[in-house]
Amino acid sequence: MSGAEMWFTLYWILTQALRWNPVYRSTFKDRLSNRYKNHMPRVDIFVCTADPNLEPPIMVVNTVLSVMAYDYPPEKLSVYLSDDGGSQLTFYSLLKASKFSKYWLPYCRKYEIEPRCPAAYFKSLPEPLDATQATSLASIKKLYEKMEARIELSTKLSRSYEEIQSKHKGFSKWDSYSSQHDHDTILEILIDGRSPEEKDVEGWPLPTLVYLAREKRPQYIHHYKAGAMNALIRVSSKISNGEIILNVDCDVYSNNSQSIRDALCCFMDEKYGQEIAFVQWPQMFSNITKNDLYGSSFRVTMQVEFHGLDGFGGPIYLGTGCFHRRDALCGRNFSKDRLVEWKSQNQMTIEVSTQELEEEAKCLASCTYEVNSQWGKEVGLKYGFIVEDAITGMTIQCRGWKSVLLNPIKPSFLGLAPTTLPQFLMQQKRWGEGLLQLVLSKYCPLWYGHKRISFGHQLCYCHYGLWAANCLATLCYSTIPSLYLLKSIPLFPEISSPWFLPFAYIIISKYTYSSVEYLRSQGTFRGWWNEQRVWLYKRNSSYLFAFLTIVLKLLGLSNLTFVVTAKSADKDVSERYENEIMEFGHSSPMITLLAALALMNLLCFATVLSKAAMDGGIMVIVENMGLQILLCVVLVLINFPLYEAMFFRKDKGKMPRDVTVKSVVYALVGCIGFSLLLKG
Ligand SMILES: *[C@@H]1O[C@H](CO)[C@@H](O)[C@H](O)[C@H]1NC(C)=O
Ligand SMILES: *[C@@H]1O[C@H](CO)[C@@H](O)[C@H](O)[C@H]1NC(C)=O
Ligand SMILES: CC(=O)N[C@H]1CO[C@H](CO)[C@@H](O)[C@@H]1O
Repeated sequence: MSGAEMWFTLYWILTQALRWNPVYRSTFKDRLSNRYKNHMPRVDIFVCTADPNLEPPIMVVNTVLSVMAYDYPPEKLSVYLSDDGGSQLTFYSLLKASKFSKYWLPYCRKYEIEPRCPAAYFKSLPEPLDATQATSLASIKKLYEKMEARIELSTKLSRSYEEIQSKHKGFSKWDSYSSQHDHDTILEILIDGRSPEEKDVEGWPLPTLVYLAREKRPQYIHHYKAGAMNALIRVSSKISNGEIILNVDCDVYSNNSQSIRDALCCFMDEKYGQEIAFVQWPQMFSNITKNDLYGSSFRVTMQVEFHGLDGFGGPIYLGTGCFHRRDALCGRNFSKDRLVEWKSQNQMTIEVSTQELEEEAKCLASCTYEVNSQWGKEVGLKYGFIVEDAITGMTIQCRGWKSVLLNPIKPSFLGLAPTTLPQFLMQQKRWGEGLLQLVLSKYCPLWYGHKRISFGHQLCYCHYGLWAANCLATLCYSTIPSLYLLKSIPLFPEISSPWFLPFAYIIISKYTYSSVEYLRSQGTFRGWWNEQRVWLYKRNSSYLFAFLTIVLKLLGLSNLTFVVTAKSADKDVSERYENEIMEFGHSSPMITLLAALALMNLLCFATVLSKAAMDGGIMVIVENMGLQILLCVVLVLINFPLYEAMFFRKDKGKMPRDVTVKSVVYALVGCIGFSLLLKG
């Protein structure tokens, strides 16, 4: 217990680092447009998708359409979709979207609508201004629904696009395709922005749109998302070579058509812009319920802690909603002597046809291109890590660059949060694992960052890196005091002792502070309570498993793998999510562990109650073991949804029967075993 307390103290210092020096930024976009007029840089946008079954193509094309519709000169905008699934279905959907964009972009421009993600726009029940807009709205909605129906039908049948297949030459590129893990590079420029024929229905140019499925061979490691990003960096350098790169995940649509200008305000700032390598937006979600059942909005992390990181040199690169300076991402060191002159970087002088361009760019996405090169080491995103984004961002900062956080009141990028407890815990496990891997690698913020980034920044990185390491102390605190209650052995000072005061002080001040902080980040009180629960659950399960995986890996007994989180859900699962009812889904070791711990606490609490009832003397027990009882009561209260799911709920999302049985057995064995142990 003392060890656990010491750990909490140490970790508290790390959390304070994030609160020492918060920085808040805002931009002045009108000044940017006045000053640079026609000299804005080119912007390349990368959207990454990996699996058409987990990430529905209709969601992917909505993201693509939302970024194509940015309020930015279309001839300077290029959108790249990297499809690691190499799926014809995704290609087909993108083809449909490219047709739809010819109507969608003029509509967005004409009526200046927000948000520009079609699905989100239609869902928000737009109010037309006048009769002309009402007719346009009706016809654009019809077009969208037609596209959606086509895509959904082909998703269901998986082959209904055969008649189109013969019409569009792009599909022939699948002729030599044998499987998702074994195929040639498939690169198709669906809209070539340079070509004078590519115009929308009102005669305006369109942004370039490129589909890429990089070459995959079983004998070459493909490095997941980092590999896809690096292929995109190279391919785009041939096609559009924008100085600024925006990277979003396929479920993260743009909810603000001005974000590019926001980012450019940072990069093109005369005084500080030169040293900024990337501009990160906080990760936000479109489907968070009012009281944020799983705490998946990371409210305090995004609204408080990331501003603190900004004060020390910049936020972590989150892998989505982030604008990069291309050369910083490609490994250039920051130097004061090399200033970028934005006004001169404006010409595109490639004079080749679309086909030739495709052929030239294709070889850049081959498996062999990176062999014996610095890609994945010094250039581009780093390979071999689960949280390649965080590591890449940190090494960029270690090369002298800064990053900044832009967090306007209106969220600019909106993703999808997990909607079931097992999904949430898996995602947390992956992050905990990846960040711990960072601390234990040669890129440990303490050694690698020494003299490269500020001390405060190092502490902040350690705070995240050691997320998973919290599991042991938390596990001690949620088991040992309750078990000692069983034997009526006090572990903390009694209530009348002066040593009780420090405990009371810490408990009261900590929880007041944390609830106020949460409420000030636009949360609700129930939301705060939910977050306390999730805080306990992820430490006792996700982080514990993450910690064990890393230890096993260090001992050479296990391999790390990358899991894509599912972004679609059943209808009744969604319904329960919206009503804020916890979803336990299938049985898994993590859930069993949580249930067993919850039951154990319940047993301990029941024992104390019955003892007090039998012997009387409740006051004596409270006097001697007040803090222990308090802890146990709080644990029982916070676990209430678990008990409910085990014993009272009837719906499909309740605790699976076998988990209930197993956890009852484990809890009984734990309590009885412990009693016997102490007797011995
Ligand atoms: C997205 O943007 C719209 C329009 O600006 C805004 O009304 C809406 O609240 C934003 N969405 C979310 C989830 O905040
Ligand atoms: C950046 O700086 C480091 C150390 O100062 C040096 O080793 C490295 O070669 C430099 N990289 C480039 C691309 O100049
Ligand atoms: C409130 C809300 O929008 N919930 C949605 C979040 O995303 C899941 C998965 O796509 C949907 O099923 C929910 O309806």
